[in-house]
Amino acid sequence: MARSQRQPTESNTCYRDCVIDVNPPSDKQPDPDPPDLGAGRKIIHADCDSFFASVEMRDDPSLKDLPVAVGGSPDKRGVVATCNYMARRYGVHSAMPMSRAVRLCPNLVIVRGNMAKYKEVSRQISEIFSRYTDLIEPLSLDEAFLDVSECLQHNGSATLMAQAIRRAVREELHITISAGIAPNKFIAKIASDWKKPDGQFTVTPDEVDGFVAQLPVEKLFGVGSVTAARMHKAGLRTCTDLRAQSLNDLTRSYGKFGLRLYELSRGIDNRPVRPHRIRKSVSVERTYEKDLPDLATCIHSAKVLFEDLQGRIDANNARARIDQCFVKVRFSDFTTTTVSNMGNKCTLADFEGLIHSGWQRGGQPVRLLGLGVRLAHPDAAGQLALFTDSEPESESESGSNDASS
Ligand code: TTP
Ligand code: MG
Ligand code: MG
Repeated sequence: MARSQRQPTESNTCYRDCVIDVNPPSDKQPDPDPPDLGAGRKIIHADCDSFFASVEMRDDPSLKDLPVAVGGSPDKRGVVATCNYMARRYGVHSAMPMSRAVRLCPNLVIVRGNMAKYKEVSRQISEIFSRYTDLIEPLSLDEAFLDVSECLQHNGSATLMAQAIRRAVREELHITISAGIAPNKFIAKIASDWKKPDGQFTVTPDEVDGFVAQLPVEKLFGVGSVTAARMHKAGLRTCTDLRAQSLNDLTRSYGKFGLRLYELSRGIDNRPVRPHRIRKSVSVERTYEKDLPDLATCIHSAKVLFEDLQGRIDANNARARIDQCFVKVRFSDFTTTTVSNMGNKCTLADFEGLIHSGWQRGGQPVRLLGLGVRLAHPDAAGQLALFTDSEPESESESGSNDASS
């Protein structure tokens, strides 16, 4: 079948606005002072299968038996946000240029994506989670940690709760979600990947030691390709290899991260499930295929971004908290400037004024424009009712579309 380019259903949404932070800060940094959470916790990590693509397949049954990718156009430097499992068999994967995906899989059906719809499904999934616990830490639109240690349903069995959650998602929302069940976040997250798609895997406290021993080092939070390559060079390939290193050795080689490696390689992860994070800003940005040549074009282009930003502000229910607007301008030589303005109105005219000031700082063609608002901390008026004992983690949303039109 011929490849087809489906039309976007959400106007003005640049494709890479769909790219979301799948590794938020909470997973990158150890807690400064983690409480002693003991070994008796029951954590579920749930993550939808090929999320954006599954939603599109659900809504258009003609896609069911076809390789599908959600993302930008191959001829406009678009990239793959995700693809279904059939497309993965051709080697297509997230973040790959769409042009390459199409070369690998000539029958690929490309769907542009609809962020508003994914957010709504995400909200529905959260509602299902909330039938079991309030201790839910969303990591991205399609995944979350749930602390079900105190839940009494299913005789307290986290494995059965995960099964019930997955059944509810399948029956009510018509997409599939996989789950990992373990005594901590680190292992639950790895376990949710173990039986994907549409599967679940439990690591009991007794099994933690054996499960972690065989894990390759790159499975550990914080071990990216550079650190992994360094470890491989030093002959460290699995957690068993890491365990043979003393804490001193590890801190000498990896600094503060050494302690984390020491613990993770033994299956120790005391990070609590943090239910509420406070968003500090909402923004959209766009890198243009061709640089915007002058100030007038920048001002003109701001209109589309402005409308997109309004949608995001509403989606995050953030209008009442706006206290600053800002503009980011990246010039053709990659120098970048940000200009901001206090005030809670943030009209198009405000942004145009900021673009004017920002543009004058460089006076050259512009490759990227971003518009955003900074948000005040929710005040004592009750918006913080859910927020209890820990410091809020900041979260900002920045949609970028570096590679697309
Ligand atoms: P993931 O959960 O990482 O991936 P997935 O749900 O598509 O597939 P899997 O079955 O392996 O979990 O990401 C969730 C969504 O986030 C994904 O559907 C699209 C979006 N996303 C991007 O836009 N860009 C990216 O680079 C990645 C990894 C995801
Ligand atoms: Mg997923
Ligand atoms: Mg995910």
